[in-house]
Amino acid sequence: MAIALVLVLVVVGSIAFHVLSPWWWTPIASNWSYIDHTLIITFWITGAVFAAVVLFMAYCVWRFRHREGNKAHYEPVNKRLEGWLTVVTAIGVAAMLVPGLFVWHRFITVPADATEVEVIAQQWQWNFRLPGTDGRLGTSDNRLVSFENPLGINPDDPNGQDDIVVEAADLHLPVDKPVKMLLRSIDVLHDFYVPEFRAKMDMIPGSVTYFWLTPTRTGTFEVLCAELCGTGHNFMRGFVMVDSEEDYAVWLGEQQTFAQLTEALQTSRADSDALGTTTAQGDAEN
Ligand SMILES: [Cu+2]
Repeated sequence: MAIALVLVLVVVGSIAFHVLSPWWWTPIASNWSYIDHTLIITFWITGAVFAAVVLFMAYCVWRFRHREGNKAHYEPVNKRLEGWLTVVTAIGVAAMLVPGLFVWHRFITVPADATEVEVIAQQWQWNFRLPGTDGRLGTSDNRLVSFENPLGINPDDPNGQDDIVVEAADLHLPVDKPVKMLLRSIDVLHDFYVPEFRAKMDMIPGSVTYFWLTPTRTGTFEVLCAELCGTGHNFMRGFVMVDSEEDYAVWLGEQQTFAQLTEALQTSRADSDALGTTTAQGDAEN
């Protein structure tokens, strides 16, 4: 009897916790409310099944409790019961999966007017690349990664020279403009995740994955890596700032292109090499 009561309390407690809990998703900042809807459908179905199963169990514990002289009735097969349980389960599982398929289709069908932004993950920081004035990203290859070219951009591709490189700094996006996020990793598996965007995707070295979104409100949102990627995984954080059109233009104007960055890095290397030679000579004289 006590066990039946505990089972009922588990159901009542779970529902009360769900309704009264102060923890819920962070307010959404993208067009992906569909993702929330599919999660809510899953919550309802799994919640209803959980409550039904546990309450049924409580009923059975109470109804068929031990009583002197009572004998259990053995019924190994019940075709009718199995039949309708199979149908109900199939409908429940389909109801959870089907909305996801529709949302997935939207998630990977990029609108024609979306601009491209590349996210390059590495242990343990976020880098970004935006197409320059030509609107096109140059090609890239992880084999080209070097001191002068930390993101492996192809220096021989003219499309890449004006690409804007944002290394280990914040990404800015204009509000209400669709954007295709191209996801690349230069070392291990990572996963680009901005909780407010309700979108994330694994990043796989050697291939480019993608999804798209339209940021729907301005603000500062944290980027998390959602794939355990080594000892610094929990420090792998960044920020995406969703700006008004004017603020975005100001930020964009302050960024460096790939050509400028290469020149700066080459100069700094030449300087340090020259310094190295002087020090070596100095050492030899002493
Ligand atoms: Cu990571």
